[in-house]
Amino acid sequence: MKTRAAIAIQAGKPLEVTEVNLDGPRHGEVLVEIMATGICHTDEFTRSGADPEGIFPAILGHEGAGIVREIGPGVTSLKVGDHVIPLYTPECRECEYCLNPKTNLCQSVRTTQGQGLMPDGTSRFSTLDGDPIFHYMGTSTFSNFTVMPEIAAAKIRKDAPFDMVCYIGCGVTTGIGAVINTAKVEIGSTAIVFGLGGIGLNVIQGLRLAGAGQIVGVDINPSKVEMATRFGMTDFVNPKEVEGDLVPYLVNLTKGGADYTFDATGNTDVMRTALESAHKGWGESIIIGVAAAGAEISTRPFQLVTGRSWRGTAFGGARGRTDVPKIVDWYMDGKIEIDPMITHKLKLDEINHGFDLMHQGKSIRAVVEY
Ligand code: NAD
Ligand code: AHE
Ligand code: ZN
Repeated sequence: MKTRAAIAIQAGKPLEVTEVNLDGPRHGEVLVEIMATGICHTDEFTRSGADPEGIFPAILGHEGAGIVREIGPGVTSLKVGDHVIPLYTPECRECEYCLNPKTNLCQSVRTTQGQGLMPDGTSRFSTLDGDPIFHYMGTSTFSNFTVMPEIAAAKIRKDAPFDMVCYIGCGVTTGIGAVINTAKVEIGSTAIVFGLGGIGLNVIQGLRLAGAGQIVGVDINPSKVEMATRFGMTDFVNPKEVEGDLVPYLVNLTKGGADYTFDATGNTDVMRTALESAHKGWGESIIIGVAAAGAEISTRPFQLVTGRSWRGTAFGGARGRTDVPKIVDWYMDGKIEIDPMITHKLKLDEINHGFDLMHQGKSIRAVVEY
């Protein structure tokens, strides 16, 4: 079939919206009509050329929601008409990783996914001239129709609005999951969240759900304060307005350091500040942000010797097929909020504007509706 998609032709260039060929689903795969997709900073990270795994031409996008339109041979858990959220972290429920309760990082298709291919080592996308186009994160939601492995689609309830729950495909789950699944924050904890964008705001929302006491937000863009306060931030710090070193300032504000700190910026200097502003003896710092190729983190080992720990999280530690439908229920039952964070709605032709809004710090989530 033919479908419209936004193609990342080359690193650093705007996406090109055009028609592409899409082959039907093969064994264990499903064809999904994407109804809506968010634009996450990780899409920008790859588009910009900062992603060591980035390959071009590719169809980016990993925060979508849609409807199964065709199933390939051997598919048993999904049927035509099911509503789904694509999963860049699939859940096969069989691999060594899925069988280990300590991780959500299903590895059953990770190698081919990182190569921009379906599990059989080929791509379903090609140009109208027949040249292959790579998949991205196994999801490629910047295409109106896309193919993914059955294990990479979470079935969700049919009354959930696509233009909101698409955000559960990455930002919501990553932020709330980092608090609940990874850090396992206790009631009354103190926390600092660095970066109040699409992920950081969901960390704040997760902290409120978990019953954290003090929730400090740190961002260089003060326009994020209103939204962060609405989601539970109790104190705001703009590093540009702090005289001297930020670490002692934050340690003082949290009366000795925070029980939990979260990096949602992808900046390795910020990651160090986050680690060092965690409490001596027990503070945990969770890295969510994705850093550019070649970037490395550093700190004095003494920071760890004296009881702080550094951890990371992907997709909020969530097992997608199991956890995503539950998070959709939380949204539908009013336990979590999404609507105010969807600040812009765009058509596919306007997708590059969505990236501009992100760069300008004007959007939390821009959502493309097909
Ligand atoms: P975003 O652009 O919406 O938000 C980033 C925020 O960080 C902005 O508000 C910006 O002003 C702020 N910021 C930038 N530099 C800062 C600094 N030096 N100090 C304080 N604040 C600063 O991006 P997003 O969609 O929220 O993504 C955030 C990060 O999380 C990205 O690196 C993204 O790739 C990563 N991410 C990781 C996962 C995962 O599973 N680990 C999932 C999704 C996104
Ligand atoms: N390709 C990058 C790493 C990118 C990365 O860490 N991605 C996160 C999800 S970000 C979603 O917005 C992730 O799930 N990581 C685990 C994994 O297996 O990719 C690089 O540095 O090579
Ligand atoms: Zn993302």
